[in-house]
Amino acid sequence: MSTTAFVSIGDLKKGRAAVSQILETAAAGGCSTSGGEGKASCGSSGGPEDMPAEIWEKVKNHPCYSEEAHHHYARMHVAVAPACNIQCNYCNRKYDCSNESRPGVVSQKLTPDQAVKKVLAVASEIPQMTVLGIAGPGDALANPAKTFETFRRLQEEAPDIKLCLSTNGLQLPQYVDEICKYNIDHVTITINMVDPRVGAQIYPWIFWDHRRVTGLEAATILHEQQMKGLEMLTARGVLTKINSVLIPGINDEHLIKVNREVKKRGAFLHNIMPLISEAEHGTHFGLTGQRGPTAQELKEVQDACMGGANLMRHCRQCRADAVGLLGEDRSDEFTLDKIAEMDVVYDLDKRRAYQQQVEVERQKQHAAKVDARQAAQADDGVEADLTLLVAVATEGQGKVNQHFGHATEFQIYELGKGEATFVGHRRVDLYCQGGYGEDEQLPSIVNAINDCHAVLVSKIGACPRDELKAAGIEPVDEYAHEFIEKAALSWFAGYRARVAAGEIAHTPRGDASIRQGAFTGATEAAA
Ligand code: CLF
Ligand code: SF4
Repeated sequence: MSTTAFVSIGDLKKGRAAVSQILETAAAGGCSTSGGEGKASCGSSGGPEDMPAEIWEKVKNHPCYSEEAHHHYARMHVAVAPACNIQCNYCNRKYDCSNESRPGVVSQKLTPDQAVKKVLAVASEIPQMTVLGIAGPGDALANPAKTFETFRRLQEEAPDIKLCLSTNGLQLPQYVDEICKYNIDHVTITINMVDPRVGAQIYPWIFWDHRRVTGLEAATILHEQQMKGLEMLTARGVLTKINSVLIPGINDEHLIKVNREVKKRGAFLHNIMPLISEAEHGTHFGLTGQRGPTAQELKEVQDACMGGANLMRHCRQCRADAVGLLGEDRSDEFTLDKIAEMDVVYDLDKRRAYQQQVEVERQKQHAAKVDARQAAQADDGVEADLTLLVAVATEGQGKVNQHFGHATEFQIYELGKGEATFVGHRRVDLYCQGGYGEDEQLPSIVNAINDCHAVLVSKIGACPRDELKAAGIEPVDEYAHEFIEKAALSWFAGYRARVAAGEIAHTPRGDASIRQGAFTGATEAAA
């Protein structure tokens, strides 16, 4: 075994000793500029104290690279890259790229000129939009002219916006110079395997050197290009995030090895996402019945990777034309027709002033988190390693500030003694439909958070309250508008006190399902 403590999912299930061994090893590591040798807290969930100042500058307001930032800052994508140079078995070209976006809705494809106009329009309307990404709907680097023309112009016309690029990596080595030339500080590479035999089950073909290459040869070329591209970016100081699609039975345990290999090559973050696979998407996996993982399967693989490359767990598998906070989609407000009628004023000073206010809010959330963690350290007579999950309804600012009936997703936090850690989200159908509760939705909502002991909301009606209780999930509305970590740890302290007093027995919950399919803009319906 290597000096870095990696364990299989089986080992992880055997007991907590292995987990603490991993954490001890990770904590001893120290944080490098690449993030590759970081502390367990470095990266997605890290703060300024966990990383060098120049890295913090790059991640502090990037909603994907910082979990904390994603409560406050928004990103947008422009769909200027329609073509692709490989075939993934989870992708149907009629739909958006599965690397960075959910299948199901065709994007409005843009020219670089239209894309720049859209970015300036969004920047003037949403001042907390800090990142522009090109993530398809094909592959950004299979469309280099449009991709780099868009970045070139934005670097000049919107200098405060961070530039972000997502690719399958096949053409990455040849474009590293250009990536650096336009100050593209964040690059995502989708790496689903580091063994071409696994790759051959995911990629039927690639287009390489003017011909279509298939099978093991295709997977070998793709793997070599991905590793080379990652190493080159690390050497040039570009922050890299690795996206991996978890495909049960094909690369689930293998992703632990992927995590180790990308860490070795300096990846800053590793984002393990569930396969989205439905027959109606017309993908090879959808048509052959390949299923996606359950919530527990996804978490087990992510947990087994702890101690390796830092994990991102707040990915929303966005569309290639997404606009807004992660988990919300405001792209409908910025169609080409609507932009043409807008009075676009890109005011850098105004944006900076607004972002300073956002930063004050974010620091308040950070301080509340630190205080709540310290307050929850005292010995309360309950086993120190009692952990559980809670679901939280939030519409941003890091607060419990959403009505149960208005939630289109719940954020999932793992609570342990003195720790409240974001571990994922669950998409749900909207319960409240135009002023009345849609009781048919309740079973699917319960199913989505079935592994949680409680759900924290700003408000909840009598009917869903009773149904949740019947399913063993405690509805909690006492902490409305408080910061999430503080609210969750306060509730958890009460839960532990009830366990200590013998009022309740702590019992583990079951599994939950990850909902498939595209976001349908239901937030507007809730407003
Ligand atoms: Fe877009 Fe990707 Fe940049 Fe983020 S998304 S190009 S790194 S700005 Fe973020 Fe969306 Fe997940 Fe991507 S939540 S799919 S990880
Ligand atoms: Fe589809 Fe993206 Fe794979 Fe290309 S890289 S086949 S667009 S998922």
